[in-house]
Amino acid sequence: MNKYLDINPEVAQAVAQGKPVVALESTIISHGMPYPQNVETALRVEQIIRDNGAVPATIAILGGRLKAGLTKEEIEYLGKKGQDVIKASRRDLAALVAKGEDGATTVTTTMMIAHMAGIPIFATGGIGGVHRGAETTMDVSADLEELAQTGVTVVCAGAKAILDLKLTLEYLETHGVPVLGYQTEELPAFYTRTSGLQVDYRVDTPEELAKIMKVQRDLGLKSGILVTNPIPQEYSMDADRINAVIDQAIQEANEKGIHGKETTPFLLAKVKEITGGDSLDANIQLVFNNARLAARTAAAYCKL
Ligand code: PSU
Ligand code: MN
Repeated sequence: MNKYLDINPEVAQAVAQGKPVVALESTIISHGMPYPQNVETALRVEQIIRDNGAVPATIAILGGRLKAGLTKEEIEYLGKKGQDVIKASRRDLAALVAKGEDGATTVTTTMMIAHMAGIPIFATGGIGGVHRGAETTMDVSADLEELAQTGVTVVCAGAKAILDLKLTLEYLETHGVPVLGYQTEELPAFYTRTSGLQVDYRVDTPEELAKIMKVQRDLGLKSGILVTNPIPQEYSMDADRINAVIDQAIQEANEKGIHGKETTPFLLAKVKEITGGDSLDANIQLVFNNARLAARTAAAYCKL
């Protein structure tokens, strides 16, 4: 085992016994939602995973230790610190560990630490991708690169239209990452169930997903799998409304010269601010939905 990694005893036992475990990220707690909804959501997500037959492992970096599985107190600590915690991507890992600092893990670093801990599946809200205007800014999320090289299945609700979804799919295709639609042929766009773009394959049951994960591993393919699970109909937002909000948020980011790792948190916060909290409710519900699917898939995977 990696000497910088601490696996929580319950998680370690489940992994050793071949029982289902689902990893969860912590940037969604620190940077993705305000306190106290972030902590309430994180704890509720863990409970949903348990209710669906798996052990939750929320991932973060605390005092320079890579943590797979957090206590309630640790989740509360990260949630309260919010944006003061460093948003940790692949390039941050060595420095944060060496300095003994805290870091909230993005999709990228959650995949890395889940993989080190032997956890094959991870549930989140949305992934990073190719930003609009990337042809001049070169802003492509490290999440896509990680999906290309780390064999963890990521269950998400697609990606927000703060990104160029078409280019994001092109990138994933180039890097050999399968994009699966859960009970849909269309790529969901986080707040909405549709985007006008096609996924690679439609999958209708957790068992089918688990089988693809197994064959991917058996074939020795090193890349991850992206499962896109549309937001439940009753919580989905009006596409025209949310897209107008996103356009406004992007315009503000450009005017303020926001760039680098600040871009995504800035856009997420702006969207929340402009919609007056409606988007936060949608965000919370889609994370619950993804946690359910990931737990059921993890359970089916363990039976194969
Ligand atoms: N998209 C969301 N919510 C989030 C994130 C993205 O809808 O919370 C977070 C995730 O942690 C993701 C990260 O891995 O932002 C991507 O950041 P960037 O675009 O800087 O790579
Ligand atoms: Mn970026």
